[in-house]
Amino acid sequence: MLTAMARKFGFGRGRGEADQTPLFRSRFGGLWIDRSDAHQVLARKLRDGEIGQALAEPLARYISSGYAVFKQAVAHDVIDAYLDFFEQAWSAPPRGIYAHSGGEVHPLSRELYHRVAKVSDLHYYFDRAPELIFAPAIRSFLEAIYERSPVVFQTMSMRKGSEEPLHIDTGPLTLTEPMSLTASWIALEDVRPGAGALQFVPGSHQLPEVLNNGTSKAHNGDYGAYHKVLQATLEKCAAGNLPTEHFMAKKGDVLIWAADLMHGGAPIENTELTRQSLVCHYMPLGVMPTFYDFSKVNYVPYSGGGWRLDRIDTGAP
Ligand SMILES: O=C(O)CCC(=O)C(=O)O
Repeated sequence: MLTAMARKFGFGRGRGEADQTPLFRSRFGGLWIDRSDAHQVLARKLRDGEIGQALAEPLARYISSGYAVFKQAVAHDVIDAYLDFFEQAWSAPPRGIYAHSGGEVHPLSRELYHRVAKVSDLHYYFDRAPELIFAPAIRSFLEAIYERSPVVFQTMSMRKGSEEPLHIDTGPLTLTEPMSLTASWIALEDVRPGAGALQFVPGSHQLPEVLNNGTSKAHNGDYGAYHKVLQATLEKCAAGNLPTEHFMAKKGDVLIWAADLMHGGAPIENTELTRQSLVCHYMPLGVMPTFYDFSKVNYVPYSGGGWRLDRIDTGAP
């Protein structure tokens, strides 16, 4: 007889003692949704009432395909307030805010307004940020996959599409638990054809793992090694006939993707079009980013639930 504890944590006979399939695809382990028996764990969690039925379909899709979609998950009034704030930030950038554009990092400025640019970490200055970052559907999904409180460790706001080639975030955004990385993509307006939609390859998160220099999920600044990882993964996508999909979202829709899912921004065909969006990167409480010196960084709770880091210099006394 298995004890309740053994069943809950998946020890013992649940998986079949003769089952030789590795429990995790990644050498670095993962969350329960990354386990080879994740669908059985999901069924057990649903049966025990640990997870509500509303999350059954998104979690099953996330396990199989590496993404989940929540339509109208973010209220339009907070999006409108954020867009006003974002618009002002180009002319009056808050302290310590940078944009990635053309392969370089620049202090945010109006000169970048019409360029393809990703603006980092504006959430630190927007007082309603948790209503976006931890909108109820996002927070409950993250709590379900993490079994811990979620922490937002970075955000990127975009006026236009990113045109980023398909890539995996675990190369640049490294964590003490690499496979716990999760991202949400929040549509701040309807995505129009030609604007360069978010694109992604369902199922690519489960392809055999390719590591930087054969050992590391982090590229550690070795872009040659990272390029090889992405090329090898693209070849596996092609060999597996995995099609690339586009997220033609409506304002307020959200897509959440898993650590190793291939994703990027489609080419922009109409440069007049904006594609305003917010990407948030998360980890569970107790994990830390390792792509910078995190020795002095601490967790700060949001009053409604969820956490952020105190990394940015807000200039506050
Ligand atoms: O929004 C996009 O176009 C892609 C964003 C992206 O690739 C990322 O956040 O890693």
